[in-house]
Amino acid sequence: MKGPIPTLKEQHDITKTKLSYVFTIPKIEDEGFLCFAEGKNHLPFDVKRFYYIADVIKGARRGFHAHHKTRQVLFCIKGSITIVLDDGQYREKVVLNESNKGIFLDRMMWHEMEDFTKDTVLLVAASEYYDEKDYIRDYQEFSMIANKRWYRYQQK
Ligand code: T46
Repeated sequence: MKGPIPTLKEQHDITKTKLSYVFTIPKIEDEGFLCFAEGKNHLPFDVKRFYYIADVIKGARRGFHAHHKTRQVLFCIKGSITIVLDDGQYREKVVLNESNKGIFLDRMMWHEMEDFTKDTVLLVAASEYYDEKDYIRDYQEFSMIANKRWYRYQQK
């Protein structure tokens, strides 16, 4: 991870991974369950946008990009998914399969999504409005920018 990872205002059950962290949001269980998150109270940024991904065909892989500015939290609210993270130096895979657990994706974190189950629903909270210019979809370009940032960070 290049530089400090933004922390959560309230410390909910946090599991560090090599490149990020997975954290828990409140879950109320009665005759079903209800999970919720309040902007900066439960997430590492104020949310400007959400989107969700579902009905992904077997074997499909998505993502394959990083963002210049946008930070995100991914919740697999149904089914299971594997998130591949890559900061230009290290690569790791994290499985998400609990509705109240979110993984934080910092800016400049290359990510890929794979192993969608038939019923996977992925809910994403984002810190910015959609802007295609914010995407880096070429891995070589990403790697060059990431490594320059890493070099600058080490010089400080
Ligand atoms: C990400 C991962 C986790 C919009 O017009 N508005 C939006 O807010 C979003 C998210 C997408 N789009 C359009 C852009 C493309 O024409 O929807 C189309 C599919 O997007 P994309 O191919 O980028 O989808 P994924 O699943 O590869 O990536 C998505 C998000 O785009 C991305 O930001 O981090 O999920």
